[in-house]
Amino acid sequence: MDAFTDALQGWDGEQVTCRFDRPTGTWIFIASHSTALGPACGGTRMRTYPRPLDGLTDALALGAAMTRKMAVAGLPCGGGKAVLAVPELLQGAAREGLLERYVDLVESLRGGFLTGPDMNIGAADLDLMAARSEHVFGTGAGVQEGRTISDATAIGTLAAIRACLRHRFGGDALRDRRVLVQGLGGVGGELVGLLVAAGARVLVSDVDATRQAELVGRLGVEPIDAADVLTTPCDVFAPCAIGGVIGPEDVATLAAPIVCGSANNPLRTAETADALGAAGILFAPDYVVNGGGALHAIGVETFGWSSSLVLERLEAIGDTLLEVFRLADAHGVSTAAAAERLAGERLAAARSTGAAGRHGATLVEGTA
Ligand code: PPY
Repeated sequence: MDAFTDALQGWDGEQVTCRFDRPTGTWIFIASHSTALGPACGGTRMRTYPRPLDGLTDALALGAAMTRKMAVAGLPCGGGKAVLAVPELLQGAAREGLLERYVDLVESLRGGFLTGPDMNIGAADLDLMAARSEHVFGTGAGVQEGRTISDATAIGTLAAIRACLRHRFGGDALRDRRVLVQGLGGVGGELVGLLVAAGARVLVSDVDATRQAELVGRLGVEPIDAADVLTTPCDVFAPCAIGGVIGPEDVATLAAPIVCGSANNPLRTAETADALGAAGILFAPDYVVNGGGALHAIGVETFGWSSSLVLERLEAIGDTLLEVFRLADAHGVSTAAAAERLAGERLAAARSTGAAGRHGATLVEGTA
C-alpha cells in the first residue's frame, strides 16, 4: 500500500472528504472523525505542508482530537477538522476563490460538518464563508463582549495553567511564576496578555520575529530564541503554535515541570506522554486545555449562552483537568491516558444510549 492509503486505513474516523482545488493548487481535506455525540465540528486550517500527505495526516489527527475535545468539554458535538493544504499562503482573489469553493464543499455535507477558525483562518475569511453557508462559526456575530473564539481559548488555557500549578505546587498563584509561551498568534498572544495581567514573568517565542518583537515592546516580556524554547528553565511551558513540538528525545532536556498550552497535538508521538510522566513532568492534555474555543463558538452562536455562563464553562476547564490528574494518579497511568479514558467513557455512554442516532446531524443542547 502507499502512504495515502496507509494513513486512511490506520485512522479510526468516519469519513474524509477530499478535493483538489485546481485554480489554486490546493488540496482540501475535511476529516469528519466522529458524529457519535452530534455533528462533526472543528476549525479550518490553511497551511503549507511539505507534501499533500502531511496535510491529510494533520487533518486526520486534528479531527480525532476534536472528538475527544468535544467529549471532555461536555458538548453535544462530534469532531472533525479541515485542512487547506495550499502551495503558499494565499491572499486576495485567489484566497477568496478558494474559500468560496471550499465552503460550497462544506455545504454539500448538509450540516454533517460545521467549521470555524484554525491556523491562518481569521474573522474576515469566516465572514466571507458565512455569506454562503449556515455552518460557519467565528464570524463577527460570534464575538461576545469583545471576546472571540481565540480569546476564549486563551481564557480556558489560563484556567488550565492555574489547575496545573495547583496540582503541582499546591497553589495557583501566577505572581512571579515563569511561563514560556511558544507561538504568539491569536491564542498565544492573548494568553501572554492574561499572564502578564496576573503577575507572571512571561517569556515569549515565535518563528515570526516581527510578531515577537511587537509583543516584547508592548508588554515588556522576555524574548526567547525559537531554538531555546525547550531548554529554557521555566515553571510552565505553554506550546501555543503548531503541533509536534515535543518528541520523546526532548524530554530529558525539557526544563519545565509543567507542559500546558493551547496547541493541538503538541506531542510528536503517543509515547512522549509516558516519557513526560516518567520524567516527573506534568502534561496537561491539549484537548482538555484548549476546549475553550469550541465552548465559546457553540455556546454563543448555537445555544445563546450568556457571557457569565461562557466564562463559567471556561473556568470549569481547570476542574476537568484536576479530574484528569486525579484519574491518572488513581490508575497509575499518564495524564494523556486518563484524558482518553474520560473522553472514551462519554463517547461510549452516547453510543449506548443511541444519542447520535436520535439527533442525527442536528446540534441540540443538553444531549451530550
Ligand atoms: C479547536 O478547538 O481546535 C476548534 O477547531 C474550535 C472550533 C470548534 C467548533 C467550531 C469551530 C471551531
